[in-house]
Amino acid sequence: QQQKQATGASNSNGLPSCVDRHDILGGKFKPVMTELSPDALSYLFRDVTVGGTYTPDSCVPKEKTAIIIPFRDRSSHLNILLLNLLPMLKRQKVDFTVFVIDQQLPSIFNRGLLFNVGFLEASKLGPYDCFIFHDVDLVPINDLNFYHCNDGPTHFISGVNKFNYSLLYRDMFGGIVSFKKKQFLEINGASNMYFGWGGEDDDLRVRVVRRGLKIVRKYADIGLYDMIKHGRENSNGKNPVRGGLLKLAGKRQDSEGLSTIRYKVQGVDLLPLYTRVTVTVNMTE
Ligand code: UDH
Ligand code: NGS
Repeated sequence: QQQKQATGASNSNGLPSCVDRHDILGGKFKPVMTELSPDALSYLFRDVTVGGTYTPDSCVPKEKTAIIIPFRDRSSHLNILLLNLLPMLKRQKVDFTVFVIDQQLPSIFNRGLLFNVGFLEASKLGPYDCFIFHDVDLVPINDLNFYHCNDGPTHFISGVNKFNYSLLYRDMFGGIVSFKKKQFLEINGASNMYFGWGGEDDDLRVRVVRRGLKIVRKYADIGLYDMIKHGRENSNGKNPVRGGLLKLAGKRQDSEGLSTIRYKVQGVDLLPLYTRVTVTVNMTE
C-alpha cells in the first residue's frame, strides 16, 4: 500500500495517478520577467489547447483546476505571468484551464466580485473541482509550490520580493488562494461590495474562518513570488469605505456574496492560452 501511494496507483488506462514529484522538481527557479508577444507565447505553448486548457498525458490528475485571474488592462503582466506559470503547472502535472475575468470600464475595479464571476462562469464551462484565484502580477518562483486544492482553503504566498520574501502580516489571505468547489460554496464566495483597492481579501479570510475552515499555508521557503512592478490605477484607487465594510464582514456573509452577485457577461472568448470572460458591473445595482 505504501509503495502504491508513493508511485501512484494506476487506473483503467494503465496510467499512474499524478503525484507531487518533490524528488525530481528543481525547487527555486529564476523567472523570466520580460514579455513575449501573444503569438510567440501561443507558439511556445502549442500543447495548451484553445481556451487555455492543459491535461498531462503521462498520469491521471486527481483534480480539474480552474486558474481564475481578475483582470483589467494588464496584458503585459499577463504575458509575463503565463510565460512563467504555464511551464511550472506543466512540470507539476496540473490539469488546468486559465480564465481571465476582464472587468470593463467605467465601473471601479472589484477583485472579489471577479472571483465570484470566475467561479460561476468556469463552472458553466467544465466540471472544475479546484479554483485558484491568481493576481496577474505575482510570478511564482518555486516549482515545489504545488498548485492544488487542499483540505482547507489555501494561501499560496509565504513571501514576495517586495517585502524581502516575507508577508506584510501573518494572517494575509491576498494575492493567490485556492478553494475546492465545496469550500467556496460553503463560504458564499467572496463579497461583491469592495470597489477599489483593499480589504476584499481580509473579508474573504473572515468568511473562511467563520465557517470553521482551516487555512492551509505554504512553508516559508516554498510559497515565494516575484511581483511585477506597477503603480496604482485610477480605476482601482484605495477604497475609502473598506474598513467599515470589513468590520461587518461576518454579518454580511450569508446575505451577500456568490448567492447575490449581479453582473453581465459581454463575451466569452476562447483564446489560445486562456478563456477570456468579459464582464460589466453596474455599481448602482
Ligand atoms: N487588477 C487588474 N487591473 C487593475 C487593477 C487590478 O488586472 O487595474 C488585478 C490584477 O490581477 C492585480 C490584482 O487585481 O494583480 C490586485 O491589484 P493590484 O495588483 O493593483 O494590487 P496590489 O496590492 O498593488 O498588488 C496596489 C498598488 C500599489 C502601488 C504602489 C506604488 N508604489
Ligand atoms: C492590507 C489590505 C489588504 C492588502 C494588504 C497588503 O492593509 O487588502 O494590506 O497589501 N487590507 C485593508 O486595506 C483592510 S499590499 O501592500 O501587499 O499590496 O492585501
